[in-house]
Amino acid sequence: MGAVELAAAVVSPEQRHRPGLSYPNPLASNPAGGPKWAATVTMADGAKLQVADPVATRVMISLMDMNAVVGGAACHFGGPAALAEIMSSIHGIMYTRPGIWHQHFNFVNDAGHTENGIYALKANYGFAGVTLQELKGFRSITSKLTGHGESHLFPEGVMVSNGPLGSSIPIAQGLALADRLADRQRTTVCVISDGAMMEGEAKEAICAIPGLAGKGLANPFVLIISDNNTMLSGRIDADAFSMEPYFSGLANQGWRVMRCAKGNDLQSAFSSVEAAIAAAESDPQVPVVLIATTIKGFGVAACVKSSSGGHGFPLTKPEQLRAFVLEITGGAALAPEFAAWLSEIEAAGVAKAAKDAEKAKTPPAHPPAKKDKIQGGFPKAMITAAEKGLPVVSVSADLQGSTGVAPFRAKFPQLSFDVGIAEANMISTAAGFSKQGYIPVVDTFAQFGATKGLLPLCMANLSQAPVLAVFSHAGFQDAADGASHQGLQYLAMTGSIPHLLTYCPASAEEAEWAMGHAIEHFVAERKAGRTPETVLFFVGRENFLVSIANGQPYAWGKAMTVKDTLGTTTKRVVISATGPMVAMAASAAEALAKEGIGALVLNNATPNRPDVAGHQAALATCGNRLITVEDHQVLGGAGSTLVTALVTSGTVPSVRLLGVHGEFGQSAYLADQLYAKQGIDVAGIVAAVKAATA
Ligand SMILES: Cc1ncc(C[n+]2csc(CCOP(=O)(O)OP(=O)(O)O)c2C)c(N)n1
Ligand SMILES: [Mg+2]
Repeated sequence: MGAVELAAAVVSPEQRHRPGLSYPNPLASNPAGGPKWAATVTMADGAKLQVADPVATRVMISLMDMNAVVGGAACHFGGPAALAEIMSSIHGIMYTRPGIWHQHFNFVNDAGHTENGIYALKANYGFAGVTLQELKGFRSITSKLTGHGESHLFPEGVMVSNGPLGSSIPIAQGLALADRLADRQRTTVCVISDGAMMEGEAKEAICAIPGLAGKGLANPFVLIISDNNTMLSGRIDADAFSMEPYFSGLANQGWRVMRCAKGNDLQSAFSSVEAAIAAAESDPQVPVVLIATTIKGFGVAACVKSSSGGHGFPLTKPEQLRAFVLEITGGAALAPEFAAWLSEIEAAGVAKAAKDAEKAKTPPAHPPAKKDKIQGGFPKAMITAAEKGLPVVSVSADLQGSTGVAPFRAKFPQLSFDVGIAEANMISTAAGFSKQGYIPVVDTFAQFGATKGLLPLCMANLSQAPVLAVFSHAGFQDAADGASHQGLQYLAMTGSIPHLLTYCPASAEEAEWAMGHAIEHFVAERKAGRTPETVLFFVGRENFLVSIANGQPYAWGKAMTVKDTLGTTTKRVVISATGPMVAMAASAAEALAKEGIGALVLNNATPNRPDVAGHQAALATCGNRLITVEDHQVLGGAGSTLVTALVTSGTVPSVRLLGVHGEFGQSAYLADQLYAKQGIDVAGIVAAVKAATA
């Protein structure tokens, strides 16, 4: 049937606007006073204004990062350091407008990894009740100051959640359109960094905002880009390609382009931000983009020099901190509150070192099992294959250092491509390579691969152009980065795509074996004239046992029994575990054995195609009692897929599914803390088994 075309109704001027539903705005109102640690700028009208001192911001970032690093979390420094002057300027302007700031402004930070700089600003103003004491808990499980900004935990301070680069600017676009429809006088200010501008979502908004604004459909819009030519892996132009042609072309796309050559000079930054807001407000039909040249890692020479601009906080030990913060202040004495905080961190460091030294005097009775980053196995298998002459190529999106494939890229630069921070583009590019006879391996975090990569994965398979993927930091394994980074639904999202296998290895050894097998199988299928399958490897990031196999051979598609404590027990259970939960389940089985409960622990490594026969055989010896455990939503996860497969094969187990029950995650220093909270740690598994066997 053809589409029915209806003429648009003629809208009378009084019908042009319509307010949205009214609901309480959770955002905190203006801070009571100015910033405690202040610097003075001159406004366009010549008046002086006290804004947050960007040096104090950098000092606070360093101190709060150190607290988090000591707790076990990774943190960011270079990005927020680059944005300190810009953020001080924006907040100074927003808080100075007469009335309540959020009636005049929507503030959206797309650069979620720089949110700690905004937490520092909030503490400086005492905004939304944030104190220095709260900064000390940054990224911990008890804090609302999560790794990236999270509206679900900190609604009074964060309007739009962030973290996935390029995902917040389109929401900012919606805010500006809604304000126009409601006929409100409000300006939207959105901050983004240059690497994030490579994302498809950002590009879509970049194209639509001036187009819609030009038709009178948007309120004033100011986009501020932190242009430092640096992303996570290194310099943007060297590692991927220059963004300058794209930035210069923004004028042709309908943006009023303004530049700030000295984004880390407070007065320059302030005047530029002030002028950008004034320009947008004077002509809402033309959105303004302020391209501010910033220096990533500004304030610390070693960070500025390093290829990533000090992306991650570079210090690991409290004793390194004093020199770092004194470099930031240019040698000037710290404010008493910061000096006290620094001394507190140093004293805790000394106390911990003494405790560790004492502990080292009595070596443990059993040396701890060897652990390693699980990702290490993938590049080994890729290198082995490439050395054999197989056409393996690596297509990355700036996370190769974190996902573990970097060693392959260092060894075979000619076989390695970086499409920029653009996961959808990465997977589709790989599909192109696949179609031309290559064996492409893509890599990113599980959350971004499964979300941004979903349609590209469908289209790759539909084009008979399969890819191999290393999707790391899966589930709560990306603990400190928080909810936006914690892919807790990746199996549900990807597992039903035809001709695609999801594979969750439980050790570095298994990762190497499985990637090697996947490559060899890919080759064999092409040789046989068949289309290989896409294989998505989902792995964690924290340390894993080097091996869980105890010498058993691996077999593709078979659920290995990694622990058998049945002995002569009468109370028995099968624990089917996935990924990082396998080692956890094995420990639980040991604990249960001491209480006379036997278990078979199965490594359910292929969740969307579970080993039904293997599970049936195990269940037959365990009274059909099944516990499944996964670092994933229960809905559509490994457990529910397994149970469906068992039931449709005639086995109806009595089952408990352990996993996440329909909630987002949150930051914590370590995944173990989140496992405990969700009841999927060793204690949680033990409790579930006891309840099942009671
Ligand atoms: C969608 C998405 N992909 C990847 C990441 C991981 N990541 C965090 S920061 C970063 C580099 C960001 O570079 P840029 O946007 O230029 O920020 P800057 O280096 O200027 O702080 C990457 C790749 C992410 N947060 N979101
Ligand atoms: Mg950058």
